[in-house]
Amino acid sequence: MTAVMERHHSGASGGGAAPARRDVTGLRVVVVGAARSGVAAARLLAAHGARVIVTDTRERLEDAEPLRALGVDVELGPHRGALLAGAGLVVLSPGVPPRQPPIEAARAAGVPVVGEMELASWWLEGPVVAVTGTKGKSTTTTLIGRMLGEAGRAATVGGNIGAPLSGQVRDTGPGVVHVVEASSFQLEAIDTFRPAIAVLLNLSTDHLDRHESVEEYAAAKARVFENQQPGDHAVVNADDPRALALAGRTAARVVRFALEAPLEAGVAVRGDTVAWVDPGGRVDPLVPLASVRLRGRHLLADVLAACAVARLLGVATPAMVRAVEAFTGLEHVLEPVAEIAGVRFVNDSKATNVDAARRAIESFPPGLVVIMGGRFKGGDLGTLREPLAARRAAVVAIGEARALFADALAGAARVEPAASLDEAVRRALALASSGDTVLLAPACASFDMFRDYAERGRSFKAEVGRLVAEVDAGEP
Ligand code: UMA
Repeated sequence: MTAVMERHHSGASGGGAAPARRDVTGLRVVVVGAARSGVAAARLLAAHGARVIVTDTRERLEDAEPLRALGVDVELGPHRGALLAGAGLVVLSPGVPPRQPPIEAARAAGVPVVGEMELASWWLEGPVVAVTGTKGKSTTTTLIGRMLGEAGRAATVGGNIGAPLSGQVRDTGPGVVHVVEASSFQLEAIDTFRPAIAVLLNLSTDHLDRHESVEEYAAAKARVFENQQPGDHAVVNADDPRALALAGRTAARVVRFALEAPLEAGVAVRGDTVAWVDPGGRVDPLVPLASVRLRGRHLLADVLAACAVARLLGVATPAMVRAVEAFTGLEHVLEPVAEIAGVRFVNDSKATNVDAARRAIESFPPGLVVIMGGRFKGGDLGTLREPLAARRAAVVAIGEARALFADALAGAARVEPAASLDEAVRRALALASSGDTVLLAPACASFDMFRDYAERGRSFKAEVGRLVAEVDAGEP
């Protein structure tokens, strides 16, 4: 961080010494990528007096004029190594691969290169709760935010969930809790980012289209613990050996949660209640299981994690219960869509990797048609065979990975290809009987057919909606 001056110490981001605020006044900062994160970072930097240049490989940018009005220069087209190497600081958007030649040129020239989440953290005054893991981040992040809201606590909720942390700096204050969903892309570009509470939900194979190996992906996730100090906390899923092993790297106090593993202390289910168990064995009931409206063991595990965080933040149990009771889940996460002729349609478009799809499948009884496929990101499709066979499931395969699914699942499930998601929805209904469920759980990224998982989920719901209308109109 040679080029960036440390000015003074801010309020706590946890126990112990707080991170230094940075002085970027007059500093020439190049922001790479100009979508949500890049634009928010450019605005934040401009507000702190930096001389900002945004570079984006796109040819056209709708946000260019508002940025220019703030004094931000915008350069479109290929990133220029000379531009980045001549900067005092380079800030990367999460979606920008960090090992491309112009960025390497900046590093070689000694220019600090950090991610947008790291940048934003320089100005946060309240404690940071960072939620990471392969799956369940958005559910857990949202639920923690709701619990804080129910308790009347000042909090922001953002990060990978869709609202860049840079946009939340204006709401900071010593008592404001910043709940941040942190992706591996964001974590691999941190420097001093230090959560007072770091949550690691689970770890399965994902993003091998960007990370070179599972080890590299896990190492990026583990960076959430890197700057923690003994006064901080790490909330870790004791049912996931890989997550637990990574938590060995934190200097913080580890708080475990588990649905399966026996726990001497931490958050677990005791009787019919999610409970906090003291190291001395005292059991403190938090949230009755009957209050949980989410389907699936994996989402219940997310509730446990949220309860652990809320408890560490001093949220009273009635506020936790109210938040859990009111939470019916996120869009695109096991989201009930409609029922047609006794067949339920469920949208789990956020199941973008193999493990998440397996968990989704395991959330349903026999009688299942699963729509899968898209752009494969790695992972073992063989792990889907047993849960599919046990549910006498059929699969409708879409996208680039269609043939891959047909090969990997042959003999375990009937697999039919479909040329589009719309066609897959109709084929799935034809394969289903009354009482069955049609589940969109792709196990893949969406980028071969859609802008993102959200567009894929909306497209699924739209086609189901058209089918409902046809049935209502008496069409076949
Ligand atoms: N670009 C370049 N150069 C490159 C690559 C991209 O200039 O080499 C430009 C593109 O032209 C585009 C911009 O960079 O204009 C895109 O940047 P981005 O992909 O970082 O998009 P944002 O809108 O800023 O969204 C990012 C996160 N995107 C990714 O991690 C890919 C969003 O997570 C996040 O919600 C948002 O910041 C706010 O924090 C999305 C995601 O898919 C939901 N995340 C992955 C996941 O959840 O699996 C990690």
